[in-house]
Amino acid sequence: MSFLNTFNENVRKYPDKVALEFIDPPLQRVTYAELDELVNHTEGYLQGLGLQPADRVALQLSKCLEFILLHLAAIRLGCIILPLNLAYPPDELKYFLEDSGAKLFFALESSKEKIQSILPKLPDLQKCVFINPAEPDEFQLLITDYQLHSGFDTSLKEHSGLLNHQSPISNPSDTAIIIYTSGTTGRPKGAEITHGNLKSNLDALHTAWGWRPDDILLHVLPIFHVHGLFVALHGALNAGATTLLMREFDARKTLQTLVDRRCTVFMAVPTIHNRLLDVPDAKNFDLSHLRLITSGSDRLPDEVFTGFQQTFGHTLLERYGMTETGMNCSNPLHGERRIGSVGMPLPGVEVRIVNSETEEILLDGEIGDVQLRGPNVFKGYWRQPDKTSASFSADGWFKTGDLGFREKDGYITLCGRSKDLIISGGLNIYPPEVERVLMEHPAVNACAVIGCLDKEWGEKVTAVVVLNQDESVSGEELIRFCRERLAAYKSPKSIVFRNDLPRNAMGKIQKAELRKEVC
Ligand code: MCA
Repeated sequence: MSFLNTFNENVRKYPDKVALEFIDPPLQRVTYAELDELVNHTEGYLQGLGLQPADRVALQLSKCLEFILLHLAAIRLGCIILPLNLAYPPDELKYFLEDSGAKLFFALESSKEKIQSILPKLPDLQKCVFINPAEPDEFQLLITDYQLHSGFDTSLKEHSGLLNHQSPISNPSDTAIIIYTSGTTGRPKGAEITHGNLKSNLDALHTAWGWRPDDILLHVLPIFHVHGLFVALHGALNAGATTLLMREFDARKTLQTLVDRRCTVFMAVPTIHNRLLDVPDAKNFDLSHLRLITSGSDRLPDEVFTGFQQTFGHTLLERYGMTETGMNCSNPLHGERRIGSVGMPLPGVEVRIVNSETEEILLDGEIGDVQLRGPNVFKGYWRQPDKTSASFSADGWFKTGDLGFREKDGYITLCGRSKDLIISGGLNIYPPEVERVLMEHPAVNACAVIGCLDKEWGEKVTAVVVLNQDESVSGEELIRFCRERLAAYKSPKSIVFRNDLPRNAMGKIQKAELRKEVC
C-alpha cells in the first residue's frame, strides 16, 4: 500500500504524457514513462549502495530532478526519506543527520566546503554524495554507470513490464518520511509520516479538489516541506497530471507562466499570493482559465483573499494542514469559500474543539484547542515516545496547538495558537529555539522572541533583548550571531533592546504584553 502504486498505474496509462518539466535552467522535461525509467535506475543505484528498507536517506538539495528521483526511488525501496531545508546551517544539519541516524546523505556540490567538517562526526553515515543540479548529465552518468559496474540490471525490470513494477511496501504503518519540526521544548523532533498517512491524505485531496489527469500544476514551492512535496507534487503525480516546476519563486514569471502555459492549478502560501498582487500590472494577467488556486501553511489575510478576487477574479481556496497531519480541512471546491475560515474537515478527518484545561468538548462557536483524529495523523516523533504521548490526548486525539471554533454549519475557523509559534512566509519558527541561541551570546542577559504582524511575511521574527550590565552589542551583531547558528529565515529580522521584560508573578515573560508594546 503506497501512493506510488497510483503513480505506477499512471505510468501505464499515460506513458507519453509530460510528468515533470523544469521551466528554468537547466530546462528538463520527462514523461511518465521516462520518469519511471529514471526512478528505476536510481533505485538500482541506491540498492547498489547497500540501502535496506527502513534505512534513512537524507536529502539537502535544491528543487531539482535529482531530488525527485532519489525521493521516489528510496521510497520504492522502502527506505525513509529525510527532506532537509537548504537554509539549515551545518550545526542544525549535523543534529538532523545524527538524530535520524541517516545512512546516506545527498547534498549540493556547492555546500561541500560548508558541511564537510561535520561528516566524520556522524557515526551512522556511510556515504555522502554531492550533486550538482546545474549539470544533470553527471547524475544520469552516476545512476547508469554505477549499475554497469554493480551488476544491477534495470533492463530486466523494464522487460518485465512497467505494470509489474510494484512498490515493495505493503504496510501502511511503515514510515515513509521523517520531517523535523521544532517545538516549545528541547531540540527539533522528527515527525514520522507513514505510507498510510500519505496515501489517505492524497486520496482525500484528490476527491476534495477534483484533481484531473489533464491538470497542469505550476509548482513554485520548495519541495522539502509537506506543502510542496506531498500536497503539490505527490498530488499531481497521483492524478497523472503535468507539473511545471519553477526552481526559485519569481512573482512576474509565475503570472506569465500561469497564462502562457494555460495552467489549471496553482498552490502557494499567503506571502507568495501577496507578492503576485504586488506585481505592478497584475491585473493584466488573465488567470480565468485556472480552475483552482489554493492557499495554506499560514493564515490567509483578508486583504489577500479580497485582493485576489478584485485583481484576478479568483476566490482563493484556503485549507489547513500541519507537518504531523498533512491536510486537515479545506474550503470546498464547489460551494462557499469562506473568508477567514479553513473550511471543513477532509473526508476521514475528524476535528473536535476542546477546553484547554478540562478537555471537555465545546459547543459550536466556542473557542478552544483544535484536536484531530484520522488516517492522516502521523505515527509519532522519531525515537521520542514521551514527546509523542504528550502530543496526544488521553483518548488518542492529536493536539494541534491551534485555537479555533466550529461554526454551526461545520466550517472551522482558527483564531490563534496555544503553542508559542511564529509563522513567517509559510515557515514555522519556534521562539525557544531562537531564544536559546541568543542566550548563548555573552552580552545577553534575557530575551524574548515574538512574531510582529508584517505585510510581507505574515509575522516578522523580532527579538526583545536585555543586555548584561556594562555590556554592549549592536542589533546587527546579534542578528549575525543568530544567522551563523540558525537558518536565516529563523533569525530575527529586528532586535529591540529593553532594560527589562514584562513578567507575571511566576516570573514568566508575558509575550502578549510585549507584542502590544513592541510590534
Ligand atoms: C526567505 N527568507 C525568509 C523566508 N524565506 N525570511 C523569513 N521567512 C521566510 N519564509 C529570507 C531569506 O533568509 C533571505 O534573507 C531573504 O528572505 C531572501 O531569501 P530568498 O530565498 O530569496 O527568499 P524568497 O525566494 O523571497 O522566499 C520567500 C518565499 C519562501 C518564496 C515566500 O519563503 C517560500 O517559498 N515559502 C514557502 C514555504 C513553504 O513551502 N512552507 C510550507 C511548509 P537575507 O536576504 O537576509 O539573507 S508545510 C506547512 O506549513 C504545512 C504542512 C501546510 O499546511 O502547508
